[in-house]
Amino acid sequence: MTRMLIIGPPGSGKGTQAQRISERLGIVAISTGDIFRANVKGGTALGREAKKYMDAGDFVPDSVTNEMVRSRLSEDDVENGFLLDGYPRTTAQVDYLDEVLAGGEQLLDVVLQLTADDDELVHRLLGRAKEAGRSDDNEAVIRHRLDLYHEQTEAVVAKYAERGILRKVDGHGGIEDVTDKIMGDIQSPSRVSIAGGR
Ligand code: B4P
Repeated sequence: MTRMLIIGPPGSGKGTQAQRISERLGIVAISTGDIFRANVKGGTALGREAKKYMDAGDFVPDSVTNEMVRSRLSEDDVENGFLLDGYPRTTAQVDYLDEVLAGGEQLLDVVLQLTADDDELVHRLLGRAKEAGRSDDNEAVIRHRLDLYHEQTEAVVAKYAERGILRKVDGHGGIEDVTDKIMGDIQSPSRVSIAGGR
């Protein structure tokens, strides 16, 4: 059983690695970005609300995002563990997630931070823009998303570092290499002893 988060700036490989790691660990990956995009595609009220913020590279308001995550974490498939991708992104979301998990008497085992420098991130996301055409992958919006990461999500990383459950992995290199680094890190004895000691 593993309950974990993956955090990193846009383009660091969060979504890419979340899929791979969750498959290897046999747990469900929950991406707030994917849930929003599915709602946008489906034309739901939530999707229409989220799209306004996503297209501008802003965070969708906590009033929308938090409730959506609470509901998703109440589904049966999280019983064997989960990997949250892209949530929490603000310290208010950390507090909310703490409450949700405490309600189910659960604790996070590990928080994985993927790092990469801003130029590499912009390069990757502009590459994705050409291939996938995501509406938030243009240079001005990408730079704004990066600024928000530095301004708001780095404080989230600091909170988990204080709790002693943060693992930092360099996201540079090939996708397979990064997966191997992550798996080596989260299965290392130091990680197990910290998770086991909580
Ligand atoms: P996300 O879907 O989380 O989008 P993202 O930050 O760009 O990350 P993503 O997972 O898609 O990309 P990845 O780094 O894997 O969020 C989108 C929007 O939703 C946000 O801007 C916000 O509006 C909203 N939102 C989501 N969660 C929210 C929350 N909690 N609160 C409020 N709002 C929220 O990959 C990027 C690219 O790099 C890919 O093309 C991939 O192929 C490539 N890549 C990955 N690894 C690579 C490697 N090792 N080498 C080369 N390329 C690589």
